Amino acid sequence: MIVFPEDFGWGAATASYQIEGGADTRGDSVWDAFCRWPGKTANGHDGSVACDHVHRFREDVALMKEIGLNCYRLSISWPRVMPSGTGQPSEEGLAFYDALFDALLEAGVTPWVTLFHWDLPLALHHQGGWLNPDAPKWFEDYAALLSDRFGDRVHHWMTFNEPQCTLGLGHVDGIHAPGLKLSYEEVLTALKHLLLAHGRAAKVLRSRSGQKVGIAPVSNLAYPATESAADIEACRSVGFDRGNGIWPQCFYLDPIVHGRWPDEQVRKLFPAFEPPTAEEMAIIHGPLDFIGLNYYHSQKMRAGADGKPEVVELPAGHPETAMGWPVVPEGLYWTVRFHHERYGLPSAITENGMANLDWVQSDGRVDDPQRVDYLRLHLRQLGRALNEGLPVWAYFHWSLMDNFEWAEGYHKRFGLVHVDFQTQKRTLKSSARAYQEIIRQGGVEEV
Ligand code: GCO
Repeated sequence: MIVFPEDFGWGAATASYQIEGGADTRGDSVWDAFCRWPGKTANGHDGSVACDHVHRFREDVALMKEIGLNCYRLSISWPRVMPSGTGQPSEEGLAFYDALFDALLEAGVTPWVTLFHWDLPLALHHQGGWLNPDAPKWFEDYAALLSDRFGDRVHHWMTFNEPQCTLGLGHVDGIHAPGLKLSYEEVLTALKHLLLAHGRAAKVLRSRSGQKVGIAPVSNLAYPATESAADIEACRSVGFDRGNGIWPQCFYLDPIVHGRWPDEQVRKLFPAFEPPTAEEMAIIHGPLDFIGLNYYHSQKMRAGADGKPEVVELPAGHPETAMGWPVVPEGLYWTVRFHHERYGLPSAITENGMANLDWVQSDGRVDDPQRVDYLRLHLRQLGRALNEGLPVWAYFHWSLMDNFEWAEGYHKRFGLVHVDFQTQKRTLKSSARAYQEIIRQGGVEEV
């Protein structure tokens, strides 16, 4: 048995637009507009009802308690608490989160809150969104509202979830909201504003005592094919300094944690781009308490003849999820380790999970043995990291329940809890039962 620390956070994660519904009681976000755009999401699915969590949150908190979670990662819908993104807050929206946080604390579940999980208020998009130089100020005001209202009950915050997706999928590829296809020059401007927004919000949140502030970027790296020194070394910079466009961490964690701007990469991407000034870097570069790692998969690599990383193809038929993502749990350990080596900060696994083809069987059960195995395999790798003394505070399975999977609509099910989107009936899957047992034991069996 791999025993986890006594105070380890056993959690699950969700995001506002993916579960809340209740679109009639908040402002529109870019995702509402994107879903109305014909052909952008599978079958035109949208998050207007989703899991109807705004009306059913008490039931959902009861499920968390039943599973035995002691923490829960959620995101706040900016247009629910500030319908136009700036100015007058919505008392109704704030009251929803008051009730949710109270219910969580009452159930012994610590909330970990993401400020931005992609649902930018549409009104702000119409003013240029992340391209507008006022965006950092908008975000700072939003953070101040949340800190004032909820800082007595919420002590763990993440400013951004996967900013790479907002920028890359949403502003370059056009396959996520807001559906733009911009040049790199424009996207780098949005990146700079987003980093400034992080810096300003982190400062506001940390000004209250006892707050832990992090950020949860995409953290798909590479893992070494063997544990030879050469293979490990070859993988070390993949996903940090090397990678696709604006996806590597050198655009996010390097400026934030080390105050370092990736000049060389930016010059290659767009030579005329104006880098942040020293004053701007002083805002971006600030204390961070932890790094949120969203781990789904990573690439197997080895040292090539010249020592440079070289992809090792997985054999035909290697296990994969319903998203077509390879199941490579080793990468979780290496992601934790490489991030710790580079940044020296504690981490939390803020997302990890898989889509599976689950349905309610004729006997009423939902058995998902693949997810049970996936969970165990990844927790063992996390256990290895913990045993080696790497500081990891918590594990949040993605997701608590089946939900709106962005451009894939409701076709992909990631939940520990099955949701019938017609009746809103929730059914605990066998993975939820397996997780319950792992949490009860405080660890996971070794093989
Ligand atoms: C993410 C997304 C989640 C997805 C999950 C599965 O942070 O990647 O935040 O919202 O639903 O990753 O694709």
